[in-house]
Amino acid sequence: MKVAVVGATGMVGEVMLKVLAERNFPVSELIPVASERSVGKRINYKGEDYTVVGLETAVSMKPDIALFSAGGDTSLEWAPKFAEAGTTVVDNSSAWRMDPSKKLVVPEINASVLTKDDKIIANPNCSTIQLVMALNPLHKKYKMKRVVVSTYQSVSGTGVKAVRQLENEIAGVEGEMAYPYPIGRNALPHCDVFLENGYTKEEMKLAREPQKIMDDKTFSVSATAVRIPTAGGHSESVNVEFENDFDLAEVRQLLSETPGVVVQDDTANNSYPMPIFAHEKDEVFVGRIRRDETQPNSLNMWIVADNLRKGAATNTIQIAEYLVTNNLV
Ligand code: A2P
Ligand code: 11C
Repeated sequence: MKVAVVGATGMVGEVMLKVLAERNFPVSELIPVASERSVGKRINYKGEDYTVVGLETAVSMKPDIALFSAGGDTSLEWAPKFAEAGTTVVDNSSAWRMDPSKKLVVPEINASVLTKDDKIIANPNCSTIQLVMALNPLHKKYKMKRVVVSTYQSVSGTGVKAVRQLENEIAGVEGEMAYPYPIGRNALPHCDVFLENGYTKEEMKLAREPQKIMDDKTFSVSATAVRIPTAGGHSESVNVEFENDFDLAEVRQLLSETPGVVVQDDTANNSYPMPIFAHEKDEVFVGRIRRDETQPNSLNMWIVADNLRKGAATNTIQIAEYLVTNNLV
């Protein structure tokens, strides 16, 4: 496969290159793509150097697959141009996710919706992916009515500027601010922009994307998204109300049998998911699984994943792998 990575010099792009190499994705030719600022730079992939090209050049090279992570505006403008040239785009931005004509895919859940005709495929938001990975098996068994989620999101989700802000604050040096406030020693109830309904865009992604991925509007999700001074790894406190009652041992069993999910729930030994354990892993970790004693058929749990891997690069590449394996590209 001729594979273009659009945003190859960015945080997610770099992880995409790493994951492509690790998983031995069948790359016959790699095309690293970035902004005009980076054209001509060299990028190393599997021991070989590749030259960064601009978008126009990349389209003309007609890659089989283009993995996009260069922001929503770049995706809106350029994904259709790649698609017209016959390239299948897997897009990690929020640009196409809720477009009814585009599929929104977490391979473990709904890869089967993909066909040869899908030329722009959307990768969900990082905090959505880890949430639905744990909810999907439970929904199938007990039928969810309502989910309340509060997130604790790392600065790497905002991008390199935010990572630098945290590093500068820790080092005690002045620098550019990615957030309106200090992030060290702080928690900002503010991920992405505020919308007219009082929620942030990140919170509305958490509310809407799960229904589309799970193809079910019978449940609802209410979210509060918070930025915390963690370098990498998003955490989520999740309360779920089901129609049917459950057995806690069975919940643990179901989750531990779910591909891509790891149950880490041994409180007697202080074992629970944390960003430092999830770092550079592809799995979604679930723990603190317990009954909500305040209302019937309700569960509390804690979900952690590496937002740059399963939340972004790994999920995108898993979609690409599915396309290749099933001759859809
Ligand atoms: P560049 O490094 O040349 O700016 P991050 O999310 O870490 O900020 O990275 C964003 C990625 O998207 C980078 O690779 C960046 O390239 C790329 N990018 C940003 N804007 C554009 C654009 N207008 N056209 C192509 N690539 C872009
Ligand atoms: C964050 N979830 O942590 C975001 C990052 O819609 O793809 C990814 C934003 C997106 O702030």
